[in-house]
Amino acid sequence: MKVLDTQFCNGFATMANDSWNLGYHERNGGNFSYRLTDEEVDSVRDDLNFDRPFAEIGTEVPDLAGMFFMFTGSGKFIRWVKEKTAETCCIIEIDETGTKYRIVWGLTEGGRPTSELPTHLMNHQVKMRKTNGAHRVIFHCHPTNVIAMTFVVPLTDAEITRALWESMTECPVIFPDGVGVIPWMSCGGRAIAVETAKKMEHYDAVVWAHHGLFCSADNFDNAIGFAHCVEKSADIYMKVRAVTDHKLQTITKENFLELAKDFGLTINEAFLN
Ligand code: 2HA
Ligand code: ZN
Repeated sequence: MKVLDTQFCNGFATMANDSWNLGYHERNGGNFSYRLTDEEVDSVRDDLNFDRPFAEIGTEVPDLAGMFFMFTGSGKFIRWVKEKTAETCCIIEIDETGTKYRIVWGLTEGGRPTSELPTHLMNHQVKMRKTNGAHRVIFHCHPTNVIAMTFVVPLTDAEITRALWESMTECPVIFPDGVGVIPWMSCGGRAIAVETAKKMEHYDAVVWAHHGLFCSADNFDNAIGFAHCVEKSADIYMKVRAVTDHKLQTITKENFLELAKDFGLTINEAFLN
């Protein structure tokens, strides 16, 4: 089977297109990755090419040795992923040591996977373990209001989470654990990957101050849906902040506890105080 004819490739490209249309990807901003199932790898094996050399990942992900991932390419515009998937994306194979990768499909006009390769792979390693393999998608975007929030809300997991939870009732239902935040760091390397992966031990989303958002999910719909929900809540938060720094009323601690009870959620109560 051709990669371009598979459901996973189409799902990946549709997610990219939807995210582009939501305005989360100026120029080449943002990047995505998907961990293929063994069945998916077998189904496209004839369409893969194993001649390219291995290159350094820039970090180590031993639990991912031998696995295959679909990635957006470095410098590629998300705007073109749907129409030019083979030119803008690739499938990579991780070597037996978990320190190198090689491109086995795609990037037909040259290139390499996203500069955030270390963060994506370290996140995959954590989430695969934490979810018993359920999570397969790591999604990174540059949504306006999430970024704006990081200039006016203290950069702690509790403050960012509480601001998001309070801005839209369904937020604690969608992310009862909350979200993590890391302070501004230079991107594209191992250091930010290590800090992000530490947060992914506790949360399914991590805000990068003044930069953007990383989400982890089991499928494409939930990955973009999660980012959409966080960004919409941030939009409401920023609109309220733009007119006043004093809320007349809000969703209270008691309200959150009632919601948790009604929806059978284990809400992160540390963030309610
Ligand atoms: O430009 O989003 O974080 C791609 C990025 C880097
Ligand atoms: Zn980015």
